[in-house]
Amino acid sequence: MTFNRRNFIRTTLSGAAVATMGGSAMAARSFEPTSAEITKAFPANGKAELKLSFQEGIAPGNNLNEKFDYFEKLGVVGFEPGGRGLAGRVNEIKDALKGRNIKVSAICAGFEGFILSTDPTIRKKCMDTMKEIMAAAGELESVGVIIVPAFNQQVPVMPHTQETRNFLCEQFNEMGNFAKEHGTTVIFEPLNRKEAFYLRQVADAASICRDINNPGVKCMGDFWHMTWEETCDMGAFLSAGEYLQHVHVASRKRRSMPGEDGNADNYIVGFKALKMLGYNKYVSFECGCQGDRQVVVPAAVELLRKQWREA
Ligand code: LER
Ligand code: MN
Repeated sequence: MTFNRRNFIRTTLSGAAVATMGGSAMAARSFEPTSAEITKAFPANGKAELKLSFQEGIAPGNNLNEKFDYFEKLGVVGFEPGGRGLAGRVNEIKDALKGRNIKVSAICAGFEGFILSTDPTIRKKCMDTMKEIMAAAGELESVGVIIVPAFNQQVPVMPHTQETRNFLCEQFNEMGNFAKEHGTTVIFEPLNRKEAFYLRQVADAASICRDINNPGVKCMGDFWHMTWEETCDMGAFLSAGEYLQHVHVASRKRRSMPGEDGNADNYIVGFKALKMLGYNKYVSFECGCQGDRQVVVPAAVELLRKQWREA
């Protein structure tokens, strides 16, 4: 690991604050904005918009055209394909989107290997396949490519240390530069502890983005994972602020269509935060389905629109 100014700031920033502030003052340090700062951080600029997106399996239909007809009936304006084989699908997707009010939202993963492997060959596989997907994402004008630094089952993995975090920042800086050159971004996705202990909370992903300080590196929140890892949907989204590039949604008990878990499926507090941020990127369905798709999908869309209005 090379020692440079960026590493120094990453390593010492929080330590310096602790040293100067001491015990109980620390809690206050993170959130003492003036009203001018609040206005600056959360401008009520009317930009917030609920743009719904579906992953490929959500809408009924035998092919992209049938699915996109269904999107249009429901007013769904985003499509989130998987990243696997995306380079070979660019023309198919562009053709199916022609003349429609639907755009590619994010690209969901699909890379190989993982970036925190101790094995350089596996890390290279991750970097190379991510670059292939990011180039295709750029051609499709996608908001970004979603990546998880390490799923729990991916071993052998680097230890969860400061050195590893610094290494992660360097690797994502390289990905972010590539993404930017292609007009897209790379998006960190925190998952719940059962899937990826390494990165679980939106604020942690956002702090990594801040430290990397590269406009090509962003993060997201997935309401399903947030259900288990966050103490407050609003706190989580607000902490992401300008770094928030995408949102996934599912029902909150079984990861099914929003609404299929009844009263548990409340997104209003999170939506309030999205409104405060002026969020105008996508809220994308990533979920299973218990009931009749023709019934529960439109019901889920209606529920989210209702809760957005209420937020
Ligand atoms: C996995 O649970 C997940 O939420 C996906 O979006 C990961 O890319
Ligand atoms: Mn997700």
